[in-house]
Amino acid sequence: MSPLTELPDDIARDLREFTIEVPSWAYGNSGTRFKVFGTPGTPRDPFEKIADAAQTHAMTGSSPRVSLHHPWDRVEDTAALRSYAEDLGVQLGMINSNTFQDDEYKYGSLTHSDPAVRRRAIDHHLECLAVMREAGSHELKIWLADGTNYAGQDSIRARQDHLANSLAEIYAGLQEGERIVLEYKFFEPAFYHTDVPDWGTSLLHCLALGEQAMVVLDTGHHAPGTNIEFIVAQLLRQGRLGAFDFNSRNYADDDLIVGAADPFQLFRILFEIVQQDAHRPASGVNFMLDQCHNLESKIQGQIRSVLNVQETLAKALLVDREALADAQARYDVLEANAILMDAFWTDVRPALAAFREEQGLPADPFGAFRASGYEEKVAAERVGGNQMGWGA
Ligand code: AOS
Ligand code: ZN
Ligand code: ZN
Repeated sequence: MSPLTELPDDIARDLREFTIEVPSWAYGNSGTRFKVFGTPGTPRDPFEKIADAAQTHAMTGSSPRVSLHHPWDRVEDTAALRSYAEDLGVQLGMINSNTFQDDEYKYGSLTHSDPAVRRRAIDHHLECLAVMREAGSHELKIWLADGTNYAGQDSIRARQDHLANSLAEIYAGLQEGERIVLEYKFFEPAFYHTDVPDWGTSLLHCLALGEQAMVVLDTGHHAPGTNIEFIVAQLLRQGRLGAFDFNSRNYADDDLIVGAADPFQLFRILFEIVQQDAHRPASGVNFMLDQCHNLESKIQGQIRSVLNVQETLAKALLVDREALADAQARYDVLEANAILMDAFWTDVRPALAAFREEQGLPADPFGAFRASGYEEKVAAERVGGNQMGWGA
């Protein structure tokens, strides 16, 4: 099949409107429990993280928001961080809460049996809402490390009740136009049970809370073999898919570059998205990355990720849906499958290069960034101080 050299107008319009939010923590050092490697030029404060994230947007034109983590990205003056970001052409995005690094949370946070610990965790989330407003954002993301390691360690049922009550208090702190998004994860750091292990649990809590609570789907948070695109279709059907944490994995929550391990899975997910028009900004789904770059250059890793999502979205939009509907109506299983595969195998890179040039962006954002000298420049400038990383 010959490569596509020009995007059809409707696809070009959709891609111009489509944005991907990048996580501040992707620009800091990260690693495994064995070792975190430092890289020259790694940001030493949230301002430098924003500057690096702005590079990703400058090259791709598609990643205009940066998710922040509280308290890792706490600064004295969030308004100053916000205007610094805006001067560089990006906005502050979702605020991510953190109840997984303090000793008090050893046995849980919003689910803890001790009301004093729950109070502390709820207050942290209310503080996050204040930071969110200062940042000019309207979304708070909750991912909980809560769970147990051994059967019998605590009451699963009581913890669900505590969770529901704690979430209700946080939800009551929302103003109009704001929302919380609740992320699920089936294991890690807890290994026997997790308090929000799956989309069903997240959805049940969101439904009980109200319309301003939505589910976050992190692509790395499922058991191997899970049909993630089914979950996407179901949550969209319920109007409750709030956000994605895109990444890819081979084994567990690997947080590798999205589309690296299984590009076809990303395509299948994005095809469910486009079938329900959820790629359009009006759908309110926040397409975020949640990744760590342990070995590779962080900014390059982020640029590659944004391009992977953009290219795969273009392929999903290329599916001949009329022909597909026709094949499905005739129960022609293999033709229906072939229609999807044709779009998946189409090389859209030349068309996307032309699309970028039309917008005054580099045809090859990855190559342009490598040639820009930015990494060498910051490596020379950012001397002294402590490099930021996962957890600080
Ligand atoms: C943890 O496994 C989750 O993926 C979180 O979404 C995320 O990595 C964390 O909230 C970053 O603070
Ligand atoms: Zn995540
Ligand atoms: Zn994760």
